[in-house]
Amino acid sequence: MTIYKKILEAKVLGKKLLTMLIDPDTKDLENIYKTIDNAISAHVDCFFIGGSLLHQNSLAEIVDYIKSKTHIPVILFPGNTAQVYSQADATLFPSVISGRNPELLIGRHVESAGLLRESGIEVISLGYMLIDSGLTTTVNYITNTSPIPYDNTNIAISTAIAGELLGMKMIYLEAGSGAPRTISSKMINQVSKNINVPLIVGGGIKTPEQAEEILDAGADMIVVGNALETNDDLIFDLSATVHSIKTKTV
Ligand code: 1GP
Repeated sequence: MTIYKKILEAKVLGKKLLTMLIDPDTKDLENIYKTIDNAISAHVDCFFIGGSLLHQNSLAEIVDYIKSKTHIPVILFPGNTAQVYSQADATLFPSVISGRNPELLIGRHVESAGLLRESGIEVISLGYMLIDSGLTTTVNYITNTSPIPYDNTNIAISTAIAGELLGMKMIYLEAGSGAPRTISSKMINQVSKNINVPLIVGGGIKTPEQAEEILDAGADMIVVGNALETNDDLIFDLSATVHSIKTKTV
């Protein structure tokens, strides 16, 4: 079964998914491996690997490490065309549909399409929407796009619908890594009601309470990165919360 089919199946069953985001731009692999071991013990549903900047590309080592330890799906979340590795289970193919930068709407896709097809990796197209979190995050700066205003639910709904109509298989509402506030429940709720494809929400999630609020509002999957680097227990608390929502709704 494809990874996308598994994600769709979870959505149909009302199972909420917890994804750990790993930045491949790291020198301290030992620490990352410890965090990954914790996430495996906590039964996260997916790993996303990707980032905006690369000084040190440890992507292949990290994918190989996870694959040697578990069957939990490893999905690339490329911030640029250098982040390709066919040993991962799938790759996201993001278009920054909140912005108007043609490179991130079609240019980079053309550059990497041949390589992706050649690699045989499962490719999941993604409508990636940056939402203003009150701070210029790395991803805002790097994409050279303006985010959708925090409270402008109507633009968010129309953008997400447009992404789905263009054939994107998932929509991601992104507050940006380390965002001071997460996406509002109102926006998540309205966007989720207006699309049929899975809805992913990430950026600034630090507590099980925030995770619960986001999933109750209608997200199908949450992505957590930063907060896991400094708190070893958090992944266990998040997993218990996310997977109890699953039990409640099935
Ligand atoms: C970034 O949404 C993700 O793409 C995760 O953000 O690092 O703030 O959890 P955090």
